[in-house]
Amino acid sequence: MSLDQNTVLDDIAIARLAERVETAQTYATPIRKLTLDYPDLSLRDAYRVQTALRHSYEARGQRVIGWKAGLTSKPKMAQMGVSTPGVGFLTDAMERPANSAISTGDLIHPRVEAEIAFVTKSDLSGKVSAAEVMAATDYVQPALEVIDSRFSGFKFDLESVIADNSSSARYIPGGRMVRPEALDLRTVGVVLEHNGEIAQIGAGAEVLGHPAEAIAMLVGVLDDMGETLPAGSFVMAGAITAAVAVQPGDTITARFYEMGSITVTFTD
Ligand code: 0L1
Ligand code: MG
Repeated sequence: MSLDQNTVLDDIAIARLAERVETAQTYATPIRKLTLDYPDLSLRDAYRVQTALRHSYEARGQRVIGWKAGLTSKPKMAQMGVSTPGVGFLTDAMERPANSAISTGDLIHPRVEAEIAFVTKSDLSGKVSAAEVMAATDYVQPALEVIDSRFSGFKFDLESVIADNSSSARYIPGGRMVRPEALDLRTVGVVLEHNGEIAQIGAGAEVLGHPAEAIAMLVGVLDDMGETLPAGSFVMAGAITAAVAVQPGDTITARFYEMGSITVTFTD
């Protein structure tokens, strides 16, 4: 993906949109998708809004610990009605431990995804290949992502969702840390259980053919934004299956082939 679209909005409009998204995220109040008010919002402008949001959280003391690729599987793209992947940033404030109870009171309409996360050992920048991503990876491990679109009814377009930091809300690393070459990540199977029932089944190949391809895509988007991926980053490759909606009282367990499992519960 290339952010070759023009910038349409001036800095004041970008700052206003970032504030609108940040308020919706902070107070868990749904908003209209941004393109209803800004129909010309380009993908580049959407990433400018996301960057302004990131800088605002950093100014409030949050630390960016990594990134996520989103919309990287066919089931996920079909579920959301888009055809292009995107990226979002992850801060320390979004992390929750495995086996924890996750509050839904500060979320609008949470959904859970099972993902494979990469932790890098060298910097990655520019246009890179999946093989270069693998060589720069210290280990991979399972992760759950809790996404929460700030848009009413989880209805958006690509520009709006990118501005909303690709629906990032919470992430839960867990399971076993594994050397990236120790497993064929395309055939790593995942069973996602919702209250003890199998809700979704998938394999790593759902993620752009190989999860490392999603990380390569992400590094390319960062390059378009003038950013690099530093060593030590935690990067989620994107959902292997469609997302599962959760409510207070629910339990989610994701079981990964040869990589262990992660369980979380949800409370008010
Ligand atoms: O992590 C994801 O794949 C989500 C990206 C944004 C789309 C959504 O909210 O489902
Ligand atoms: Mg995701």
